[in-house]
Amino acid sequence: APASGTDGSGRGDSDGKITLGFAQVGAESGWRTANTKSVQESAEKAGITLKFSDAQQKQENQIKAIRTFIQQKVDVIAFSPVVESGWDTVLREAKDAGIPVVLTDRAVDTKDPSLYKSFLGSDFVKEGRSAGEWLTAEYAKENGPVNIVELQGTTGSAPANDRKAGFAEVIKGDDKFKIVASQSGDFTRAKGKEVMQAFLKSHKDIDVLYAHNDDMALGAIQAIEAAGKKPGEDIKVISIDGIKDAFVAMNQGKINVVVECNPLLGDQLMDLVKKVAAGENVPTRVEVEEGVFTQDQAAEALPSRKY
Ligand code: GZL
Repeated sequence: APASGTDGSGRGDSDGKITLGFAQVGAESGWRTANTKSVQESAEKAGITLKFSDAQQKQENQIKAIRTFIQQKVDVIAFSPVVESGWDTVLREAKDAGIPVVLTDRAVDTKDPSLYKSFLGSDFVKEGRSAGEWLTAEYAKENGPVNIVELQGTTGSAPANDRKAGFAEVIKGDDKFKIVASQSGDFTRAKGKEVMQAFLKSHKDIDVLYAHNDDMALGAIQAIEAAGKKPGEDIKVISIDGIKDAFVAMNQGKINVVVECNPLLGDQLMDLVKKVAAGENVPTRVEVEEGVFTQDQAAEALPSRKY
């Protein structure tokens, strides 16, 4: 019988090894670094040959990487779209080349769902709602106003759009909550610190910081302390991801709540890649498990955090 994958039913090299082309967003945050490590380790464990590219958070670099993978005739392409729009052309090129695509972490905005086989990642709207729910409970007994500044993730990215929408949906029910400023910190510590410095200069009465990821929150905390205020007390801090440094900051009382966003998608991705390479049907949406952690849970959770 022909070597597996060469009889046209699935894909794979003559020795049956699958080659996966993975176009990563960049290395902008602790979350991203953990996500990359998970993909690389899981590919190794699964015996899948990994071609990996880092796009330095630029969509044109991701598109270039996908085109290279198509030329190299990889068996499967996976990527985390840095922004939601502008993917139809290159995804159609992959489809025309007969190379199946799996989305991880972030989603794309397309009218043609046949352009990818599955989307594996978190529900960012739910994460934004969880952040809002913590805030409404925290201020349930207060009349307000509660002035909020928001550090948004990368402009146009699914996590930034959805975390903003989920949070706004929950707090819109009570007009004591006011988002007095909202700007992108591009998911990085440096930008988070810079934008928070600007927020602190233009708003004297900030009660809460809602940061779309821990790296921006940790940068903002430096700005809050430099302004002589106590993060976690004078300005409550809500963050998303759940990297170790955020648990340390929570333990120090500087972050009040962290909504977990699980980057360890590697094993689930390789499982999907094997199925897709074999021409099997896969679910179009695979969600990851994640929770919400408050300050009292930080010390106990810290030792078991894997990223
Ligand atoms: C979310 C992921 C986001 C993280 C950030 O799944 O896309 O990108 O929240 C990372 O830390 O930069």
